Amino acid sequence: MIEQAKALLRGAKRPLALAGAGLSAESGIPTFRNSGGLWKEKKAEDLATPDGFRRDPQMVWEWYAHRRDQVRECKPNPGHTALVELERLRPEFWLLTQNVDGLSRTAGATRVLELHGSLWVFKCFTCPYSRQDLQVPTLLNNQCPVCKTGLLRPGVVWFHEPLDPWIVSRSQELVTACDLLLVVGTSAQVYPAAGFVPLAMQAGAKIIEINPEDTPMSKYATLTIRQPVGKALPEMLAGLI
Ligand code: BJW
Ligand code: ZN
Repeated sequence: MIEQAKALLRGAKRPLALAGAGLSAESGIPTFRNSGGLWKEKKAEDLATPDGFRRDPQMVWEWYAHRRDQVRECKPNPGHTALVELERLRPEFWLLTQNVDGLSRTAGATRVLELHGSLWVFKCFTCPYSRQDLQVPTLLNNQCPVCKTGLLRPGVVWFHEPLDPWIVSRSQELVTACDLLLVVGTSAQVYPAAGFVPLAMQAGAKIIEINPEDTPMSKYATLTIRQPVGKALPEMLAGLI
């Protein structure tokens, strides 16, 4: 499998990766839908929707403060580093990540689009104010410095919220132009990201899925590698020039 994946990667001029929580799992960050995953213990409707924030902004704010604390304890893993190496080797490579932890950037990725925002951004719930800051305030008594009425909230994309339209349209361009899509550590259940897999397939790209588990998108894969990404990706890249 790895040898076949290597051959596909060697022949690809415009590889693209779509990543999910499994990419950061080996750094110690919990996924959402595996056993022990965040949505197994907590309700997404309470913590990751605008209605949940309206009902109990303090609880949501505290949960995200906890998530940031968790990420501060973690380092990028060999999966993140391999994708940075691929960026170095292939000038047209881009990473589309659903992860909000910023670990790909910490690892050195620059051609990366964060589809679901970032834990290290906070923005106003009411007006367009948004700010990137590693020292995100941890108390909810922070009101928006611009409109003075809105509450600050994490700069992530919750369910029922649109993704940044520029990021979506740039991603769609990259997906339809790529010749190889690596689908890495995502359960491929959340849209619009999951829809990028059939879109790439229809546009003629080969697809390699790297995930120990089957997903609804496995059926589109040219090759499935049922291994952890931190093992499979570095092996695929070994000797690639
Ligand atoms: C490993 C591994 C290892 C483990 N190596 N692998 C079309 C159809 C149906 C529904 C919809 C649709 N279009 C929109 C929807 C609704 C909804 C949606 O998709 N719902 C589905 C659940 C059905 N989508 C939305 O609401 C989106 N918004 C939208 O479409 O807006 C439209 C709109 C337009 C105009 C006005 C208003 C609205 C927004 C989605 C936002 C998702 N947000 C979250 C939270 C982010 C903040 C936070 O982190 O708290 O994003 S939810 C959560 O899921 C998070 C993730 O990025 C996302 C995806 O999860 P991911 O990354 O795949 O993680 P897991 O845990 O599911 O999977 C991990 C995988 O890794 C597993 O497969 C493991 O096996 C594997 N793994 N270890 C490799 N070592
Ligand atoms: Zn505001």
